[in-house]
Amino acid sequence: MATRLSRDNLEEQSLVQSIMNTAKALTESDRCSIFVVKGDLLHAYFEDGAVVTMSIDSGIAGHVAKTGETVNIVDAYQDPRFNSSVDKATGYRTNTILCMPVLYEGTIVAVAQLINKLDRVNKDGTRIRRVFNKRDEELFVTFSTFTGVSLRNCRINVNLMKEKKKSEAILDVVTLLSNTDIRDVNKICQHVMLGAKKLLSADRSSLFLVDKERNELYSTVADSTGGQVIRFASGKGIAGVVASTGIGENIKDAYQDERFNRDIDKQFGYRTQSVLCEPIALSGDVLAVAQLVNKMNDKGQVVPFTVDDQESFRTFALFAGISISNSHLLDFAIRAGKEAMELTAMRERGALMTRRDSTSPKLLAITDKERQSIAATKLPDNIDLTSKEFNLWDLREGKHKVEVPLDASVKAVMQLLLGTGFPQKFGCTEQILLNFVLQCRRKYRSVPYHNFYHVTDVCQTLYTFLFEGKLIGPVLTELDAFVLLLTALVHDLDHMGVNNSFHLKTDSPLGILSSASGNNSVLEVHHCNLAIEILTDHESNVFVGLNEQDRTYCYRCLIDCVLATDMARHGELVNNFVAMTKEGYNVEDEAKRRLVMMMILKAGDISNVTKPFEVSRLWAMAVTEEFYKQGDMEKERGVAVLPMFDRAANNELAKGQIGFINFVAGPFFDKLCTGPLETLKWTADTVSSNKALWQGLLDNPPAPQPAGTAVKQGDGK
Ligand code: LLI
Ligand code: ZN
Repeated sequence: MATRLSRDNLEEQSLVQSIMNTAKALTESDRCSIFVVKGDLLHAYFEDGAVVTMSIDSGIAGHVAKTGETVNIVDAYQDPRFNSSVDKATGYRTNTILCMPVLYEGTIVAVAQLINKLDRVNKDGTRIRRVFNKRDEELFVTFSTFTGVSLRNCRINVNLMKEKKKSEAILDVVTLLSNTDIRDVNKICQHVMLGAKKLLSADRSSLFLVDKERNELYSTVADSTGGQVIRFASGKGIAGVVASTGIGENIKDAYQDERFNRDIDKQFGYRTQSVLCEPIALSGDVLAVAQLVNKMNDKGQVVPFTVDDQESFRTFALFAGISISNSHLLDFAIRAGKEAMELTAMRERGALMTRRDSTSPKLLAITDKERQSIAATKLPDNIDLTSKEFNLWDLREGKHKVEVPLDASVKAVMQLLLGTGFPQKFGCTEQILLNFVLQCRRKYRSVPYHNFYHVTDVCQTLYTFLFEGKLIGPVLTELDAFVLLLTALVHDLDHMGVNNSFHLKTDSPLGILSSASGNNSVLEVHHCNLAIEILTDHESNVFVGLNEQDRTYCYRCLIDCVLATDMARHGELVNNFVAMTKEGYNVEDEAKRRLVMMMILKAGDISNVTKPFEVSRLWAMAVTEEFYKQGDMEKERGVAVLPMFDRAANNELAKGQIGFINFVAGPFFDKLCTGPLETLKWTADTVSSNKALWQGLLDNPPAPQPAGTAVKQGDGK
């Protein structure tokens, strides 16, 4: 099973990749896989980046991991230990295999499997097949001493390599390396370069690191520079060229080469002649350039470097590469750690804005004065907020001598909600509840219908549905009921008195946003956004007292329900509800409860026709006025006006309401009062009795009323 890389083993992955590349180059093989030993398991790393976990009891790698033996196979298909299934799956042909353990302090930390020794290609293009030989094995042992250390250090993020390591390496450098702190890149490079210098009898050696940011090369371990740091532009001089091309150079006489930079010779009073220069790269990225200068023969003469020298030098370059890439990874990890700590420190000091900040800059806090005004408001005592006969217009029209109807409306909402006991139960203080209601009220406009009274009405209506309908328990939970009552208050936030169609056809900013974002519920999305804004301020977050899971549940309910009030989705939702009742209701089923909640909010939203006729008639007048105002604006803007919105069409209110009942409200309430919501039967009954009353008015028009007695139309606030 291939696993995705976690951040933790990223370092190891990268190291393993460089080990694979090095091992392949050293032994001239076509492929390499590394199996890192983790207890009874092997984590197999392949060149394509795949990581596979397997048992230590399987395959040649497992055998090597357990025994520590080197396995050198000349013909894989002749060896019983070889498993050809991978070849079969990939279409690759395995011939030769060299499988060797990677040791650290005597324990096997990994297994390297090298596949297919590359053919030797002669000058004339002919190929000679080769098998892995003793030299490959020795080379690998040398290399693996270093690899084992790297892997070990990488895995446990170790501080210091303390123990002296004896290596029967052919390259005495390795002994030095294994005693060196893996993080001391300078030391390692120094050892590597010194070893190379000695082995190839060069006079001088230098290592240039690539400074990517400044596009320069610089040397810290060049000998004979007296510790002085040399810096020059990438692309300049032989090392600079090698850094930019990534291709090594073997130059017999530097002064015959126009790329050679004589300035450094001048600076140090030296005469460069033969130069061997190799890039140190990690996955194509040149990290550094290693350079040997002036190969000396026994007689102290400068001679050119040979092709064999170049080959050996490449090995050294690879060692240096691993150590540099290691140190880069370490730097990266250290920097990332530092940054994370700084960020935490800043947060603690409060220098950064966090979600937990006490005040949201978006909302103006509700003042004591506003709260006191509500506290000072007294509702008339002959009204019953909990009754389905309650008439909000009584409060609005000052029939009961209410001084500030909008304050009375807030007071009514507060009394209703506190009367349920839900705020107390769900950790919402009276102050937070009041802040919430007042924040909502601030966001309603003074339009004829979709104002704060409408949502107060929906809230009060839902209360009667929930309690008269005895829905809490058998149909909905207390939390559902609490959310519904609060959702009623936000469901039309910032309604501008015009419908979605108006926004879309007039290209209002909200309309454009909706079209661009692909949700045509223009207003409903806007209402949700504003609701979230109110709830984001913890002074008005009625859900603060809930645990995270319940809070998320409430947000989801609220948003689903508000979005469900778009009448464009009416048919869809009613159909879903009907289908659900046929299937059978289950209060434990969250999806079913949600559908019921959406239907209940929708019912509240079109509940005007379920009210005592006189109340119903007042809402109908208000909605008519709002529709007409929209029609006026549509005419002004030269967009289409539907007859229902056209003041000049002389629509009769009775006809409008009968039409609305026949086509929308009647069928809706009939279907609503089925299944789990049978207890809401009175709503459907009142709708049909109201329809009959409207029909009666059509059949026997009353005598015209004397002027001045007509009921004023709602003016919002
Ligand atoms: C009423 C009414 O009477 C609202 C509004 C909405 C219901 C819910 C926003 C959300 C549409 C209007 C319903 C287009 C679909 C079919 C027609 C209609 C008859 C309409 C209360 C509404 C609310 O009477 C109390 C709503 N209608 N719709 O999307 N009319 C219109 C009149 C003007 N006069 O009697
Ligand atoms: Zn509404």
